[in-house]
Amino acid sequence: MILEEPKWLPINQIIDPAGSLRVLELPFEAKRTYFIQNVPKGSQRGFHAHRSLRQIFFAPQGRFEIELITCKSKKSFLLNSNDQRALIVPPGYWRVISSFSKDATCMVLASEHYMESDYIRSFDDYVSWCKENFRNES
Ligand code: T46
Repeated sequence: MILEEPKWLPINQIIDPAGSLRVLELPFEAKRTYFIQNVPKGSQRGFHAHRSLRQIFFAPQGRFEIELITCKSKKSFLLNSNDQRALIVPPGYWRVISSFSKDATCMVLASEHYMESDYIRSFDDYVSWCKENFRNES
């Protein structure tokens, strides 16, 4: 298997005198949505990878950062409600979500219903799994 690259997805904004409307055209069917709020200053979340779950992250309010880690690389993405974009996170990335602003909402659209067996929650297990499964990461 090849580890797919994360990608930005534009959020279209339609502004008129009665307010603004923001639209995301989803590239896959979302079966679940969840959002994270009220993260205490300095707290971090995540510290896991998903074996098959595909996600879209965006910040309807405030800002936060996502670090996507593989067995070979690390990339950081800043999600800010002022930027008209969301991040598509393919399966297979270890992630750490941090730098939440006080008012941040981290919104997630997910391709599957909740399934704990899809999570890899030990980094050592993740590194072995990543090397075994992704040709471009071994
Ligand atoms: C992710 C980041 C951004 C459920 O029961 N149902 C659910 O749909 C979810 C998402 C979680 N849970 C339970 C599992 C744990 O007992 O809620 C508890 C906290 O979940 P977790 O420790 O996974 O929280 P985060 O913020 O580290 O991760 C969550 C998502 O799990 C994950 O998919 O990418 O948000």
